[in-house]
Amino acid sequence: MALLGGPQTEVESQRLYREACRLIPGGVSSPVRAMRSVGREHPLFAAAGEGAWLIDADGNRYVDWVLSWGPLIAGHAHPAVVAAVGRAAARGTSFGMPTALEVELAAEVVAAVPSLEMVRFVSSGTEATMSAVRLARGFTGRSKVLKFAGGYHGHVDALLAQAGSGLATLAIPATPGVPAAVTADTLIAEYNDLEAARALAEMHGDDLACVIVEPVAGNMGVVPAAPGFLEGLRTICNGTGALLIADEVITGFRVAYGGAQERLAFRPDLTCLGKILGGGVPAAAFGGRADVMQQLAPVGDVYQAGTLSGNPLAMAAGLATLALLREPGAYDRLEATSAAVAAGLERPGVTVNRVGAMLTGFFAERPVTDFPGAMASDTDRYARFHAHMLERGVYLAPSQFEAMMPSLAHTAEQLEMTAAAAREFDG
Ligand code: HOZ
Repeated sequence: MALLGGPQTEVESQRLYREACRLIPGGVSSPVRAMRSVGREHPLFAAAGEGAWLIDADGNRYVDWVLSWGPLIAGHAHPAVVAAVGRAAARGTSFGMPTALEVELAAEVVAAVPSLEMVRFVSSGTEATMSAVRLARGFTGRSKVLKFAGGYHGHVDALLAQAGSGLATLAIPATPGVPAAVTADTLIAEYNDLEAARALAEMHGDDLACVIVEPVAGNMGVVPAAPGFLEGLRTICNGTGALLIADEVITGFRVAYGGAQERLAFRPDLTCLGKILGGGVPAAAFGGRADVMQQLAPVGDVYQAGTLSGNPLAMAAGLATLALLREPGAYDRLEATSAAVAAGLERPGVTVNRVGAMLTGFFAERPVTDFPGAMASDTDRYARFHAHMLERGVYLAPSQFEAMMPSLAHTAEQLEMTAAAAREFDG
């Protein structure tokens, strides 16, 4: 029986954590989940979800603004998604062969995302970015990759330097285990600093394979691209012959059905998708210009593969989720929910950055436009805010450097509960 409100008891979560720590490093399968950066001694353990409610292993109930870090734009256990997965599972959970479902999802994705002519499915965002960079290198015959500080493109060796998300949360600027030779070809500029990007491109232009960018940064907290930034990157790529890769793993289907490239009207050569694409079941994809995509094996010689790629359960969940997003008014509802939750967070000393259905309230006095700006946030204050909200039954990302994920499932009651809890914070 679920309790209303915040953590009344955490006995089972503590027991599970002790057991998990014996078996799994840090007790978690992904570092930010440990919730250490918000000062907790153990993470919550999820037991179930209903719409935008999360129920933990102790039966506590929270308004969930994380929603599995983005995939669940329809909320937990949406009946249409559950039914689609169930139907697919009853026919077989994996074939290691092409299926009709993946052709159907490919058609939907190519129709939705403006720059996509072809797409290939993989199982995680990390695989998507890793494969897109390999393809860009293979297509151009060049080595160097330009990324932006605070950008996080999964845990791809060459892209981990000065990365956001868990590395920013845990203050790990460059992780051991990545040989210097692997990052020697990674160039880094500040996000929104077009001049720095241009200077690096001029210096390394002949060997620049690609520029990879989150068109709305979501892994240093939400930081919108400044006007002209994405267009400027397009111009740099046109001038050097490098490919522009949009990492739309978070923004895809979130800030608009066609992603940030639809909302912000820019045209990448390759796009990485994930999260919403799989509707909460592991799926991701990369796609783009047909002449580039046709370099992939078995047509071309750039190799990429995966046993569970295009998995039927994930394809079914993705198709069901995209159908919900195509219902009339879906993006208006997302926009209204997001604007309302953003308004509820605003207060002196908090800078709220929002683009469509992704936002972050930074405990920062100044506008946050890049990684140093995000890192200047008062993370101790964020930790106190997180604990305060949790106590009142509102679950926020356990890091200042992540995004809140409004969904179609959040209700007026949950918005009011969130705003009321935020108003009471005096830390
Ligand atoms: N890298 C994810 C957030 N941007 C966190 C993934 C997870 O812990 O599930």
